[in-house]
Order: sequence, then C-alpha cells, then structure tokens
Amino acid sequence: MTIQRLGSIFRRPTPIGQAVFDDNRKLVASIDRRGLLRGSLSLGSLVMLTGCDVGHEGSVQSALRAVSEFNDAVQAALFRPDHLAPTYALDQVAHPPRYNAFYGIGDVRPVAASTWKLELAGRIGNKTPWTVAQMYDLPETELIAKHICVEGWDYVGHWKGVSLRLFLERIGADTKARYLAFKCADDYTGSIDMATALHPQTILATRYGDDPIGDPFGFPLRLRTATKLGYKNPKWITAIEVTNTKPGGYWEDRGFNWFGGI
Ligand SMILES: Nc1nc2c(c(=O)[nH]1)N[C@H]1C(S)=C(S)[C@@H](COP(=O)(O)O)O[C@H]1N2
Ligand SMILES: [Mo]
Repeated sequence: MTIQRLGSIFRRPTPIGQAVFDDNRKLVASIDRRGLLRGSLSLGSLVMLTGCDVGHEGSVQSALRAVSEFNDAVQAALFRPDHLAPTYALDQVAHPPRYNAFYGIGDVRPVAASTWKLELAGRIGNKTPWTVAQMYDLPETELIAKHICVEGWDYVGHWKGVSLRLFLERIGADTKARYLAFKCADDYTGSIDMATALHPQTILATRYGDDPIGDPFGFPLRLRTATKLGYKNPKWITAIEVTNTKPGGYWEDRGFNWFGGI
C-alpha cells in the first residue's frame, strides 16, 4: 500500500474507521486539544511536508522518519504521567541481570569511581558536577520492573537509586523544559522527554538489589525507567543536559523510534 493510499484512508473514513473513531472520540478529542491532530492527521500531508517521492530511497527514509515523529507526538499525548507500569515480586528478579550494549561484553571498559563525575549542562540552576559518593548519598527509591529490549528478550530487575524527579529538583533543573539528553562513558547517547523524566518510576539507578550496579550494567550510574524500552535506559552516564532542542541518541539516530515506550 502506498503512503498516498494510506493518506486517503485517513481523509475518508470507512464505516469501520468511523466506528473506531466514534468509540475513541474522547481520546481523539483529548489529543486534539493538545493541538496534535489539527491539520496533521493525514499521512498525505506528511508526504507533502517531506516532499516525498516514494520512488526514491532517500525520500522513503524521510517519510518513515516523519511517520515515526508523528508517532512520537501521539505517544507523548497518550502518556499518562501518573500511570504506573507493572511491577514484580522480589523472587522474579534476575540474578545477574542480562547484559546488552552495542558491543560485546569483552569490550566493556569499567568506569573508575575515583575519577568519575556527573556533568550537568543546559537549563539547570546548579551545574556543579557530582561525585560517586554524593550520588550514593541521595535518598533511594526502588523499582522492580521489566527491562524489555527490542531484540526480543527481557528480564525483571531490581534497581535502586534517586528518583530522577527529586534529582532534577535538587539541581534546580527547569522541569518545564522538554527533554533530557544523556552522555555515557562508552560514547553511547540517549534522550527522554520531560514527562518520562518526572514519572514516579524513573530513577537514576546506583544499585541492583543491595549492591552497587556491576560493571557491565553501568556502574556507577544508569537510567532506569519502567515506561521505556531498553535502549532508552543509558548506562555509565557521565553527563545530563536539560534542553528544549530535541536530542537524538545512539539507536534513535539509527532509526529506532524516539519515544520508545513499552
Ligand atoms: N552506555 C550504554 N547504555 C546502554 C546501551 C549501550 O550500548 N551503552 N545499550 C542499551 C540497550 S539496547 C539495552 S537493551 C540496555 C541493556 O541493559 P542491561 O545490560 O542491563 O540489560 O542498555 C541500554 N543502555
Ligand atoms: Mo536493547
């Protein structure tokens, strides 16, 4: 099916399409209130926006990227800031957790606690870097949640660390800003939206169970958010930036959907 034909389905709803629309009128209205769908629901208009000629590979890529960005906006509108992802029992927790990165476990380069610093940038009041000891001194929240990797595996993990919301408040971050960008010791990068950063199940994890997070799992600091897929959880974090400019990320820049919700 071509993108143009998809577009026409959106413009002229079939009876079934109309029924679905009627069933979800409230939802659509709530998205519409956020100004997302006004003038932007047809994929046909995405084609116009991107100037897409589906005969050329480059323009197919840009059309798909536009669709993915449209999906980001819808997912962001549907995200319920206080809705909790499922949690699990202690006896379901994997020991050890399952390792993954964009390279093999043999190439993991441990981070030295003595030299590690968390750098802060962007829309943050106090950008003084944090040491490992300071991070471990912060109040802890715990999270027993499922880590889901797009490669098709998952595990239940038990993480502890400071609530990211609390940490952002502590450093005087502008929580009205739109995004957080992360840099990691292994040159991985990642980013999340502010609603996810402020979600009660999003922590800067320092422990797995009672122990400090081990080397292949991101010592001394990783993000764990119960509402996002594995690749949205950077390990070995070295810098956090608060920004209104949409950041990319290692996998996001290689075509993974930016929102990456579970
Ligand atoms: N710094 C860094 N963080 C990363 C990655 C990485 O390669 N480097 N891989 C991501 C991906 S794709 C997954 S699935 C999870 C794996 O986390 P785990 O080792 O706890 O399973 O880390 C994410 N965070
Ligand atoms: Mo992953």
